[in-house]
Amino acid sequence: MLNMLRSSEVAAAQAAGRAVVALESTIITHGMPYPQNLEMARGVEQLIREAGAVPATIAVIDGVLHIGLEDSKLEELAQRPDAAKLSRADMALCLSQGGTGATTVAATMIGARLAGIDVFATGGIGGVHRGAEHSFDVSADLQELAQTPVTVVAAGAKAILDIPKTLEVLETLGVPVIAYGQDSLPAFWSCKSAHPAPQRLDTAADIARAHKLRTEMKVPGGQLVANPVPQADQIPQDEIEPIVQRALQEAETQNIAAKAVTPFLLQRIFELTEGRSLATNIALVRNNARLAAEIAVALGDLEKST
Ligand code: PSU
Ligand code: MN
Repeated sequence: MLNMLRSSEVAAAQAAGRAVVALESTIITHGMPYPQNLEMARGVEQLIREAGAVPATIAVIDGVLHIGLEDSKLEELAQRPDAAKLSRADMALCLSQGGTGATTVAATMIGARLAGIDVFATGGIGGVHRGAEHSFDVSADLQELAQTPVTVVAAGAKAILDIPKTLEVLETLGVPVIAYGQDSLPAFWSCKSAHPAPQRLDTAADIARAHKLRTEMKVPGGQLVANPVPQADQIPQDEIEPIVQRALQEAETQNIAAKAVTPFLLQRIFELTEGRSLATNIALVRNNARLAAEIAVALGDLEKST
C-alpha cells in the first residue's frame, strides 16, 4: 500500500485551499554539496512562503512518500549522499522495499500529482544528452512531462545537454515549452541561448490559465516554464561552454554512464568554476521558486473565480 505523508504545513494549506509548490530532492542529494544544499533548500522554502504559497519538498524516506519535509528530515536528507536517485522506473520499487531516495523531476512530478499539487519548481530539467545518438541517454523527465499534469518551472534544460535535440523531443511529446518574459530559451546558467523558445508568456496568470485549459481539455501532460536566471547571477554561454566541454570529456574518459552522468558533470563544473556554477544554480532555483509560487497563487485565484 502506498504510504504517503504530508507535512503538517502542507496538510493545513491544502485543507484551507491555499497554494502549494512542490520541490524536488535530487537537487539536494545529488545536485549540490553539503552544506550549501541544505541552505539552498531552506532558503527556497522560505521564499515560497514569502510569496504566499506553501513549499512541499518531496522525497522517499524509509518507504514513506513525503509531501513536505519537516526541517529535521530535510537536514538528514541533505547529509545522505547515499540516498538513491529516484525516477519513474524505481520510485515504486524503493517505496515497496522501505528504502530512502531523493526524487528527480520525473519522480517529483509523480509525487505532486498524487498529492494534488499542480506547480513544481526545480533548477533545470533533464533532457537529451550530447552524443545521445550513440549513448541513447535521454532523461525520463521528458516522458514525464508528456504524461503528468504538473507545471514545472525550470531555468530551461541543463546546459550540459543537447538543447536543440531536447527541444525536438519535447515537441514530439507535445510538451509546451514556455519561455518566461523573453523570446530566447534560457540555458540554465545563462539567461539566453541561441535557440528561440517555442512559446513565450509574460505573466504568471497567463501560465496558470494555460495550465487550467489543458486540464479542462483533458490533455495529459504538463508544461515546462523556462525562467531565465537573473542577468546579475548568470554565467554567459561563452564562459561556461568550454568548461562544460571539458567536464563532458572527463565523463567520457572515465566511462561515467546512466544515473551518474548528471551528478558527475554538475560536480566537475562546480570544481572547474571554483564554485561559481553553484552560486548561479542557487540563484536560478530561487528565481524559479518565486515564479512557481506566483503561478500557484494565480491558479488558486482562477479556481476560486470559476
Ligand atoms: N536541477 C538542478 N540540479 C539537479 C537536477 C535538476 O539544478 O541535480 C536533477 C533533477 O532531479 C533532474 C535530474 O531530474 O537532475 C536529471 O537527471 P538525469 O539527467 O539522470 O535524468
Ligand atoms: Mn540519463
